[in-house]
Amino acid sequence: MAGAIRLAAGVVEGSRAALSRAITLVESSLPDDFARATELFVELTRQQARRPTAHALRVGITGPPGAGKSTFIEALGRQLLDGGKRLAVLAVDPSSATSGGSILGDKTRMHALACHPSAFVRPSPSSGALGGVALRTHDAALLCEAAGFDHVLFETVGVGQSEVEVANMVDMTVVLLPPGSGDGLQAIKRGLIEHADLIVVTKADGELRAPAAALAREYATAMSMLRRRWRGWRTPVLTCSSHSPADVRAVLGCVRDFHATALRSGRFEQNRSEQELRLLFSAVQGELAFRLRTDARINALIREQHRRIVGGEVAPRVAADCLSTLFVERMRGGQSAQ
Ligand SMILES: Nc1nc2c(ncn2[C@@H]2O[C@H](COP(=O)(O)OP(=O)(O)OP(=O)(O)O)[C@@H](O)[C@H]2O)c(=O)[nH]1
Ligand SMILES: [Mg+2]
Repeated sequence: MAGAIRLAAGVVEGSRAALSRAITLVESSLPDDFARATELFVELTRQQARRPTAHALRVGITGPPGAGKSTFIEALGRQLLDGGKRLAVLAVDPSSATSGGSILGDKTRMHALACHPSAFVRPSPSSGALGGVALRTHDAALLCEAAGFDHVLFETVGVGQSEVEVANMVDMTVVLLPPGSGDGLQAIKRGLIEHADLIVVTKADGELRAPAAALAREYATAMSMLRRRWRGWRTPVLTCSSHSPADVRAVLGCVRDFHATALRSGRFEQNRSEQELRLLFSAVQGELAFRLRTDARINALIREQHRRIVGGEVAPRVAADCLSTLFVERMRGGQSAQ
């Protein structure tokens, strides 16, 4: 527990080394670390009660591989930092099946941010944590907030389901799409933009300026036919060259506009509350499943039922029902005993 107290204090004081260690802890798949991460959050909540921290704006930046996400985050990040903001950038790889190799390349790409005293860049996500990607990403965002960062950006490679996962973890989803890939409105087919609060067609400079503008028009038309994300917000479509400060400023303006609109309408709070409920359910499921797998007594019960199934004494569904009923009854018993 002493370790948790020190680590929590380091995070709240804004120590990057402590923040890094804390994120490593919540990303770890070792059972001991899982327990230590839980202790850390108990302690963090206690310390924050004395020094409350404001919520950061969490923005998911997603898009196909090579869309220009890291370059854009670097440009946007620099403007946020120039405006006196404190920024954390976290890479998320929801589909742990993908290599994450491209994200590792960002260490060099986000160099200017990584060196800035008001920025924190965490380029390589780990996979396979016990609580699942949603929990560990949420934990990482909470840690960044506790460390005083007011903007948390998540870079995620858009490969199918990942957008949905990311949209479930952030306040705003920005989808970046590159021009000139020759696949036109592919992103619609792949469901990439259903969760977009803002669409940005990237690399709108040089030879790609005209194709980017054409693609943005196509998306704007398509979006006008899609159902609104929520009343009061129609997903805008912008073009942007990350090399043009004016373009990046326009995107930042749109992000601010979204934030203000979401706060004003109550959508912001509602979205977070829904996310936290989903998170709670999935975290409890994950933890119960883990305990079922690792508890010796429960394992013995499961093996006993397994023997009965193999021996033809009982059908699997009947054994499962019997075990589940037993667990629930024990839980209730434990409750009344307290
Ligand atoms: N011309 C031009 N090139 C850009 C722009 N933004 C990014 N690029 C180039 O596009 C390539 C991919 O950029 P990244 O920022 O690494 O893209 P990414 O989406 O982070 O890529 P992954 O993380 O690998 O999925 C690089 O060669 C960049 O230099 C831009 O605004 N204009
Ligand atoms: Mg990248």
